[in-house]
Amino acid sequence: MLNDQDRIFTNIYGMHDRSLKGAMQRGHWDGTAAILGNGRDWIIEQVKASGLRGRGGAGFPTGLKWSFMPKQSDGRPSFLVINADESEPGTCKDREIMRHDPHTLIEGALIAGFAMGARAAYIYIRGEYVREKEALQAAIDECYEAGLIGKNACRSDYAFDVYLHHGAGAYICGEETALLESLEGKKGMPRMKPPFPAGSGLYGCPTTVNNVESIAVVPTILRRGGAWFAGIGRPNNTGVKLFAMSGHVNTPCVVEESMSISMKELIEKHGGGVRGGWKNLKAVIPGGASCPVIPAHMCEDAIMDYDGMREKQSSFGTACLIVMDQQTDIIKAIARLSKFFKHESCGQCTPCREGTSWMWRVMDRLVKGEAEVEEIDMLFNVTKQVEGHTICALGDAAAWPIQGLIRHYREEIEDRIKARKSGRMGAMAAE
Ligand code: L3W
Ligand code: SF4
Repeated sequence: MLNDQDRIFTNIYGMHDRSLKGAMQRGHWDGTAAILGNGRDWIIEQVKASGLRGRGGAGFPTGLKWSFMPKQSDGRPSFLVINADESEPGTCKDREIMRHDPHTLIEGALIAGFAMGARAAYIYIRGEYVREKEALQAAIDECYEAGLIGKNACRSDYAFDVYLHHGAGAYICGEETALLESLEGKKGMPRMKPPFPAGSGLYGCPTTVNNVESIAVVPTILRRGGAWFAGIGRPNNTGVKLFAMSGHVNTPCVVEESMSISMKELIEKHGGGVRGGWKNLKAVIPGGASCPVIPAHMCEDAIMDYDGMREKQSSFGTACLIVMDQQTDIIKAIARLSKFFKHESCGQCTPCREGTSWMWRVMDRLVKGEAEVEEIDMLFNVTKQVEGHTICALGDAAAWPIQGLIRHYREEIEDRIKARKSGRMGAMAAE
């Protein structure tokens, strides 16, 4: 369990003053000018040494990403873009940072922006986050007034602006290049990569896109040193992390913990346990809707980090768990996700546009048992045709949960089809 002195988000439950005064009392904005004074290279080296990996779902090493930004300007300005479009089903960790600890994000934006030579940061916040937008804007205004950002940020001779952009509620705008399109005032449709944003991003300028949590942890890493962060968790999976738990736990929550905590400890200590006890657990989706489901027997020894989730044929994603008990209709739950991805597909590439619709229609029939057993393999094959054949990761995200369902719950799907055929389902529904 994480020691209290290792916590970064000391106001995650909103128990204290979130204003600049309160944030400073809790140690934020302490020695920021001195951190900038250490120079760009030092900051990037410390972030690399910390082992910090992107907290938005992909886990790309943060320091490495920053080092892709040009050292010398070729006349184009550089930008930092913060992805606050938190729209992944079951994911609500960045929301708590913006609501209750907004200064961690703004201080992080200044330091990260400085390290990559950025002229400004754009924070793209999801449309539904209205209160969070207000809290963040109030904090930005306080920082301008106190001279912490703006023309001579922290009296460092460095000019750095922070702009808040409110999205309009499209999931796809959380994909980094769709987000950039949307920021530019266009329809949120993902771009082909490469070029990656570091080469050509916002308005064709060098840009780094980072998740809220990735940026908000940076000031504390630099105050305490990369080695401190790297000493928490395990190699390749370091640091502190915000985890969220929803679904069939007794106390749904967001909690800061050390990386590599066991799934069981997380659920039992912070989620108040599974409804009806651990034995009543059916499955867990570990990090957002795109992560394949992990059945209960594989949850027993599961380690909550990038490597631990890969060992379970899933992924760490956003580390926001959806817990499902034995009473859950798992086929219906995954079908609901299929419907979500079908709805959110931007439609520009055929495997995703057609595939997500097709997969959802088959899933809908599987829920009712109205399919042939052979269609299970056919559905699996279609997910393989979609996976890796699309412009952005939404196609993969739609395919993976279905693959997980078929891998672990084929028998349940077959039983439903057989029950339907033998007329048992109608009788079950009537009971
Ligand atoms: C320069 C290279 N940059 C990679 C950069 C790239 C991006 C980052 C990761 O998807 C996942 C997705 C969701 N030169 C580079 C390079 N980069 N190679 O590194 O890139 P990538 O393509 O691995 O991932 P992605 O497209 O960012 C994100 C999954 O996360 N997810 C959901 C997330 C939801 C939220 C939310 O609601 N907050 O984030 C959950 O699992 O499915 O697989 O910056 O440019 N050679
Ligand atoms: Fe759009 Fe889907 Fe293609 Fe992504 S994979 S670009 S969401 S159609």
